[in-house]
Amino acid sequence: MSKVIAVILGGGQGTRLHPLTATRSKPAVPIAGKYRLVDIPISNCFNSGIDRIFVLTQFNSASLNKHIKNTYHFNVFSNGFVDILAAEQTPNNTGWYQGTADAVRQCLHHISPFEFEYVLILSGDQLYQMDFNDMIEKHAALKADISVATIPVTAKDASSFGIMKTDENFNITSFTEKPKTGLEDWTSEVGEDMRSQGRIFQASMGIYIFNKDIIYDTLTNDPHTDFGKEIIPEAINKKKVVAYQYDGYWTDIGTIPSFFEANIGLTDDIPQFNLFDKKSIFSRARMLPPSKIMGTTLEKTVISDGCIIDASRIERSVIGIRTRIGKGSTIECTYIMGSDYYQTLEQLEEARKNGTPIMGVGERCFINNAILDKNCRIGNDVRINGGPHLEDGDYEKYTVREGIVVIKKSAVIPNGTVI
Ligand code: ADQ
Ligand code: ADP
Repeated sequence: MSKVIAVILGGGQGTRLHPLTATRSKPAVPIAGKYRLVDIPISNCFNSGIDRIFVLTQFNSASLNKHIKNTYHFNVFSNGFVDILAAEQTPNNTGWYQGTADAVRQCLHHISPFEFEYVLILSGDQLYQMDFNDMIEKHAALKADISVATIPVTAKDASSFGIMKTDENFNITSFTEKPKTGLEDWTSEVGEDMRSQGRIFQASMGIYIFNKDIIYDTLTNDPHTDFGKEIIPEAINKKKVVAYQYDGYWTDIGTIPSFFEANIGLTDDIPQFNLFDKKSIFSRARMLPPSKIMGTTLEKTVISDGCIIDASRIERSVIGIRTRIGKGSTIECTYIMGSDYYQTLEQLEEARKNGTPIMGVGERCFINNAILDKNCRIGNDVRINGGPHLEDGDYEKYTVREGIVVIKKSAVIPNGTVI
């Protein structure tokens, strides 16, 4: 794998994940109680033996820098690195990356000093566990210029993805980005198992391998800015572009509803994304104490380190690091990201005296269908009941998207509030 350099597309302006991306870049969004989004593709790389990784992001947030710096250490005998490349102003361009391909193009000068044969391009907002070795071996065996990882999807999902057709040698013969009409012309032959689920369209997973000369050639000669919309559809007529068929669990987590579902899905009996796999998901080692739980009924709940929980009941929820939940509270179908630090006993006493909410969830609360960003302070007797009865909206302290209430980072929700 010393032949491979990975480039993770860490995100544009992250509007689809707003307000979680209001103060941090998308790769730094906390997921599954103790990880960050960027840990998923980075872990897939490490587990595939790839340790030279660039993370491209639209803006450079302190939390992303800190997370990468504190998490990914390499010893002096290793050539490994995880480097963040944020959009930068130069005399030739004004700032933002104009799209996925433009982001890679603007970073080529950082990549070119390294020795490599292949560039592996990954999305930063997908949940999956994939060994890239197999894809790279097939790419080499087929003598491909470009490989695109594909997964079978249903007609309902097909309009959100790049859809392609291939010949019997896996060559991509046609490609359309997010087709809105004429879907019937784009079905593919798939196995019986996939057909029975209606997954008869081959979708691009947004995961690409380019040979070294091909990435330079393509991005310097083709001025277009997006892989799915322009670069891949045009390359199939000029280069050998092949499909790598994948059929494991893979899901996009770039929107609030898909991000919510992916987190809550971790509480299933056998989650599709397996945190308890022998291949680790890497993240920051924080040396937190074990969680302490007092008199709480827990049903299908994932609890991270360092929590102090007095709640009455928690069901189908993911509870992030250092979360405090007070007596008599009920949490259902909720992702609480947790806190960045503990309040001292003196601060807690002071808050109690003043009647101001402490970090975490207070006493006798009811919270359902919600995401609580980090460092929230939910007072006592607060009721947050998300669901389809709520209309989408953006308010000072929270946002509603498709019935999910997202409490903004560090929001203080006073005692007795009802949402
Ligand atoms: P989308 O996911 O819709 O489709 P896009 O929004 O461009 O494509 O994002 C791809 C990845 O690049 C995401 O991780 C995103 O955050 C990141 N990204 C977007 N703009 C960026 C920028 N300016 N700088 C840095 N990172 C950026 C793509 C393909 C489809 C394919 C789906 C699979 O175009 O063909 O089916 O991925 O999810
Ligand atoms: P994580 O465990 O999520 O990686 P850190 O422990 O690194 O988070 O803390 C995240 C943020 O919280 C940092 O910006 C840090 O400076 C801030 N922080 C830590 N302790 C305190 C504190 N006592 N008061 C205010 N902010 C704090």
